Amino acid sequence: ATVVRRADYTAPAFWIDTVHLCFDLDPAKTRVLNKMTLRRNPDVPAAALRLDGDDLNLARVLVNGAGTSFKMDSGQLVLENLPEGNEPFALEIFTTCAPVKNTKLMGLYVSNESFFTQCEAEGFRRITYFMDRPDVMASFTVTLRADKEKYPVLLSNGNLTDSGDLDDGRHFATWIDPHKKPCYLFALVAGKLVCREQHIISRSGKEHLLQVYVRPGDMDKTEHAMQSLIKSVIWDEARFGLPLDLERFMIVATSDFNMGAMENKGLNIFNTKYVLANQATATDVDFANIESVVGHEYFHNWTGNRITCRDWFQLSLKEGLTVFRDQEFSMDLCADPSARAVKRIEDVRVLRTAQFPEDAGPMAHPVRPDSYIEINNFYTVTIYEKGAEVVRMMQTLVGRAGFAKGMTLYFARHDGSAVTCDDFAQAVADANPDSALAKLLPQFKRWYSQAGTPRLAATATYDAEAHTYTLNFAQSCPATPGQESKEPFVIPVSLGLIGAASGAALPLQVHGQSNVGDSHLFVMTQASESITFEKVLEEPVPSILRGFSAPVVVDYAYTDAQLLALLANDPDPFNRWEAGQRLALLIAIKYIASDAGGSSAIGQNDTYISAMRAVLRHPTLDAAFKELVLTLPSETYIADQLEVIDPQRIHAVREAMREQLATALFEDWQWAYAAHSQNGAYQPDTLSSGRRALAGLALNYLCLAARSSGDAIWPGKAYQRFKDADNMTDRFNALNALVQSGHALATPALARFHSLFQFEELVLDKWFALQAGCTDRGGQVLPAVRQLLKHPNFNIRNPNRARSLIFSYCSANPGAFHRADAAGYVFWSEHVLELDAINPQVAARLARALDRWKKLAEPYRHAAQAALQRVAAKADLSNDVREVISRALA
Ligand code: B3K
Ligand code: ZN
Repeated sequence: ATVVRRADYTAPAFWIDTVHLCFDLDPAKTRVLNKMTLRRNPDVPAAALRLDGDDLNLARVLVNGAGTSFKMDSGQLVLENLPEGNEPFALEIFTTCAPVKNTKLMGLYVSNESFFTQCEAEGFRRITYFMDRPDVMASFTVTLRADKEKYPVLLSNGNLTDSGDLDDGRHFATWIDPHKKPCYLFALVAGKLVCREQHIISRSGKEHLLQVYVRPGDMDKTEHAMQSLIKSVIWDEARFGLPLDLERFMIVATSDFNMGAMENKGLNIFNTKYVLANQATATDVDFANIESVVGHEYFHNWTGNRITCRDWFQLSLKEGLTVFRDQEFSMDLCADPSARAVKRIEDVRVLRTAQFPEDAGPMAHPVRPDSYIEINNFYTVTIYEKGAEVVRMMQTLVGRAGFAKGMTLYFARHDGSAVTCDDFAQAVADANPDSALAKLLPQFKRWYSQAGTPRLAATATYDAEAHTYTLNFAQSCPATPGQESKEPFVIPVSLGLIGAASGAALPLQVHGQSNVGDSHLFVMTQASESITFEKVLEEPVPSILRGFSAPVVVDYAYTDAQLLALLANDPDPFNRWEAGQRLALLIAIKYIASDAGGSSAIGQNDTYISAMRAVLRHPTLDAAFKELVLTLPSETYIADQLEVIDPQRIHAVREAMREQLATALFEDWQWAYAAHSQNGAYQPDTLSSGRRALAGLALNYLCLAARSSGDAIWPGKAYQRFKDADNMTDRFNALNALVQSGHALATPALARFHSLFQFEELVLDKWFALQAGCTDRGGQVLPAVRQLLKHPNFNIRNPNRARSLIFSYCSANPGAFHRADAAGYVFWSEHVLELDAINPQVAARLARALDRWKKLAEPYRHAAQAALQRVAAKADLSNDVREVISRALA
């Protein structure tokens, strides 16, 4: 395996101007004729033409119509005797490949008897020999030929320019993409599909055809995706002035897909999970995810496709920016500020439970990495979610209007080209020359180059006589692989002060500044710095990092009383929620540390309980927000706060806290369930979703409380709800309450759920995931998972199904996975190896379940190490898994 380094980038020796691909589609042997026109890049020294290829059978190479000499060098086709001079020349390459054998799902593959492609990052080389790099942009013409009966629908990028019948029951279609593109955005689809379509007129008066293609039988689940697409088109035009630049925009769903979706120009290919939804089969969360993924892929049309990445180290240029855009899209669709805050909290929760641990582990890498072995391993929460936070900080520093100006300048400068993260940051800064971003740009860009999560330590002093309040901040960032010491970051810290006694939001008067508000943006640039507020008439509680204004950890020694004041009064909903999480964390950490001989008994925690009651019963807070506050920090997030992780101890303490919340608030939960469980006709809007989420949480706690009291009423009610619900959210929440509380009714409910939905793949995924993610009580989960591997509906080759069973157990159920007898790790190593032989990308994701093994307490640590070593000992591991495992063991 070779290491690819960002510093080694060189411009391509040739440009490919046009490509005409002609496919004779056949599952066992597809023939691909690739006719290109190329020319030398006059700006770089002459060199041989090197074309990437992988798993192809090469039949013929012609230059300007004549045979030519070539050689093969580490998979590449190398042509040395090409015409001299800068004139364009024709290159024709004929290859075949075997889509039906393609279990990696990269390149051209077959799923449910249809053909699909996935090319990003380096899958196009599995279709034909090409310069498979994003800075080579060509005009594509594609002709598809296939059996008409088996493959009535033939799609590729751009516009359909010709189609018709051929001999032998075959037919053809020709597509021309009017936009130049890198080959990773190429796509084709062929199969028996049906589509929902809609014509829209965009602002400029242009007409566009929108289509959502699915398998026959799934048409009744396409309405929401279509609506989401229409909303996306409208939003990008309104917020950033970016119109749809295509006559035709297609979305196609497939059930075999390595990730969520792919933004191929004009022909997005989606995992069915992010397209198909109706109220009977999809939950509120599914509906929301579909909206944001449809938005995300659509927004890539400008941020990714019109302007693409120069090289894969710049991946966050398109991914961080596009995640930021889809987050803003979802927030802008919210009816009220409270729903916006809920979305922000959910996004931050993902960042902190997934990205912070990544930043602290063996796979830590900067938002713009310096090297990789397998690029597919770098489609990470750091590139995506931390990348989005970096873009968000830019917006914070230049303001919302300033950021829109920055986007406009970015497109004015770079439309149609392949650029770098530097180009983006420069455009935003240049569009806002007087902003803090422009003044601090080189330092700000450390967010792109330095890995690790910065810590912001804060202390405060209040001078009651002078009425001044000083906050002192010190920033630091832990070492990460290859980066021992870090330079200070630019950290925008949004601040407020709450009167400790009055609970009032205090006016903020900063020395020498005239404007007084109740929120202040403090832009920290030094290793340590302080800020003093004047005319502070009462002792305040600091509200630090409002709205999570930077991706950092705030260390401030809050007392319980201070946190209670913030939880009750902070006008910033994010910090209000955060105060509740901190209160819970303080309790969890206290009991985890005071291991009373392994007992999970915990104390009374009366203040915490009454604070939670006050939130639950609060007259004006909305249900979605309450649900977030009343949900304890996850085991993963708790683990991330600790030096040494004892997963069983964390699990036991968190479960004890859950039981305490369940029993101590029993009457409140009854009230909450009654008050939120009737919601009228189903609509997946934020308001009623929030009510269903809170009712679901209430039912969960009520069944948990019933478990300790032996009461049968609530499990009975949950079972009834499970049977009667008219939507998947309520039905699944009821099933979940029975399964997680380990009640006997869980067994018949699971059986009934299976028989009701045995023909609904996505619902079966939920059925597998629920059992694999179930609370472990005495080690029953692993044997159940092993049993489910033999279930007729299980199929390890389908990534969704593999994720629903294997990943739900290994990556999302720490209490069941980390077993003292090491059996969870044995299971993990078996399946990393089994999956690696089928689909290395999926295997490498699973491999990451043991990233943090060095922090584990014994006996887990040694057992995890042994499992990693067993995987490492396999001689023919993929680069994907090899890279993850070697970094973990390093
Ligand atoms: N750009 C794709 C991800 C491709 C992953 C390749 N391993 C989807 C997205 O981020 O929108
Ligand atoms: Zn993306």
